[in-house]
Amino acid sequence: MKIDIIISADDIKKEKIENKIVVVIDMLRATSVIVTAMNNGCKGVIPVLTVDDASEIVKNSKEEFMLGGERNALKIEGFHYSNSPLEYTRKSIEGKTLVMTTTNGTKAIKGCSGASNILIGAMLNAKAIASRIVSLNKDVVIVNAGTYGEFSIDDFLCSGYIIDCVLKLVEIELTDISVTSHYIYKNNEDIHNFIKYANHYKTIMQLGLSSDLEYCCQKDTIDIVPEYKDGTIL
Ligand code: 3SL
Ligand code: MG
Repeated sequence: MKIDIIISADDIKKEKIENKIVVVIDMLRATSVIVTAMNNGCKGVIPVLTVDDASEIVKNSKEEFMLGGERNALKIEGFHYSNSPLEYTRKSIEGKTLVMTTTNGTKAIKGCSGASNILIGAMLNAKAIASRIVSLNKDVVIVNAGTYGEFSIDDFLCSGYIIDCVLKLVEIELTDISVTSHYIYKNNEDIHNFIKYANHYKTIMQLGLSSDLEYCCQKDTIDIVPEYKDGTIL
């Protein structure tokens, strides 16, 4: 089994992910939202690329959907929820289907078609992701959503933590980029020390959302592994 990393949604190449296990990470904040919502009883998450796509789904269905996501890190007009994981409590999301559009996270998830499994990962469920990877026993590509097509420290550090969790369970082959992310994580196990340099961390901080940062940086508070299949995350 080998683990590789792709550094942004714009860098996904079909041949790199085909028939592999993919773990999509956008720890700030899209995949932290998805993991939280599903852990709080959300029926399923439908990731879409645009606000129009989200409106179309809602318009053409009798089912009641919740709309969530962001543009420029802020709530979208007419949507129920923003992209703050703290909004996705059991009271707000249990039994409901969430239609979600975000700048980088939902783009990364939708860009991974062709993979054998598309798992949704964050710091919050890293150990659970590692166990699932080991049980599937296939080559893995960790897809970092990144930020606007660029490398993002936060997702890279989260990849290093997931690799660390896998290495505690089995011996695996790592590509150079995977060795690097693991090395950086091992030298920054208190991830705030390094993640604070991420541009997106600073953006969220400036918006006064430091409680989101605290929440998303927690390790292993959730032990479920959402998976994207046939258009829905279950
Ligand atoms: O880009 C994304 O998908 C979002 O997670 C970014 S934000 O943290 O909500 O601004
Ligand atoms: Mg992000």
